[in-house]
Amino acid sequence: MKILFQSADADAQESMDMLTRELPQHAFHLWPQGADEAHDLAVCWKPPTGFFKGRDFKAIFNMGAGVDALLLDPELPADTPIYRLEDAGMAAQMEEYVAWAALTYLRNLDVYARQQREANWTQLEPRSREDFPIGVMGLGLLGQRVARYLKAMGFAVRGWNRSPRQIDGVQTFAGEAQLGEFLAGTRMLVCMLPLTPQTRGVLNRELLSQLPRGAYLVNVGRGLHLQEEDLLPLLDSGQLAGATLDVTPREPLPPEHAFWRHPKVTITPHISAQTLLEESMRQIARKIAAYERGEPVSGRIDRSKGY
Ligand code: OXD
Repeated sequence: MKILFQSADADAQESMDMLTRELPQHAFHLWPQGADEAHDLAVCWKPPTGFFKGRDFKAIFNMGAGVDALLLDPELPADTPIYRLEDAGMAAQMEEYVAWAALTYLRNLDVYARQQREANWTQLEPRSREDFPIGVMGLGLLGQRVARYLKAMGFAVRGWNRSPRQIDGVQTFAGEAQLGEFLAGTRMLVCMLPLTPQTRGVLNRELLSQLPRGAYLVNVGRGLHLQEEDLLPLLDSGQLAGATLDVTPREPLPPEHAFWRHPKVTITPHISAQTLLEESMRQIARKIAAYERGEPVSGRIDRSKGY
């Protein structure tokens, strides 16, 4: 088969070489070279405008877990199956990242860091993990892993999902009807939702005001889940005590953006779950091989849901 390979990341050639080694029987072209030829499959990550124009791929393999950028492309063929990366080493990183944020906030380490800058030696009241309920919003593959991990650490964990999910030891809530109850008992909210037209801007004043006063926000979903202008007023009023943002409305976050300098905001540059090249390319190779044999391929996107 002929495969067109495109990646917005700097390591495009290296990634394609890895995939070529896994699937030596196929002919690969790195976008934009070879773009004039017809290709059977596309392997891509954040393709530029024009990538799909006039091309008739039989299947598309997305080199990331999120397909929000891909689905926004107006030239994306409507019926072509799309397969995404599943876990590929991302779940373990996500567990670590959210655990780090949880321990930071539980132990007031964010406050102690601010105090150190002022040579301020003040001890705060300790609190226990059981009294620090963490709410995971979005119980897909990664969300479930994070919820289980936090539970194993001894936190009280609750989860919310559009449709019902069951996770041992985790109190779960579903749909609009149970969102308020979920938020009211959540001390630290972790956004792990997919970005869709329905979830865009979901982290807004109205929703975040339903958390108990002094709650924390951790966004490891997408920057556009957050209603940008609502965050700082909520932090300044004390409704939120802190926010950790691994994703921001614009990436990279512009140097002049107020989020960088707000004392209660922690920014990391979209690293909570980085793509591990070898693991990802091996997974895509397995998916392509299964596709070629006519076997079911996991990780297929449901276009009607947007993830
Ligand atoms: C992804 C990402 O979706 O890296 O995989 O954000």
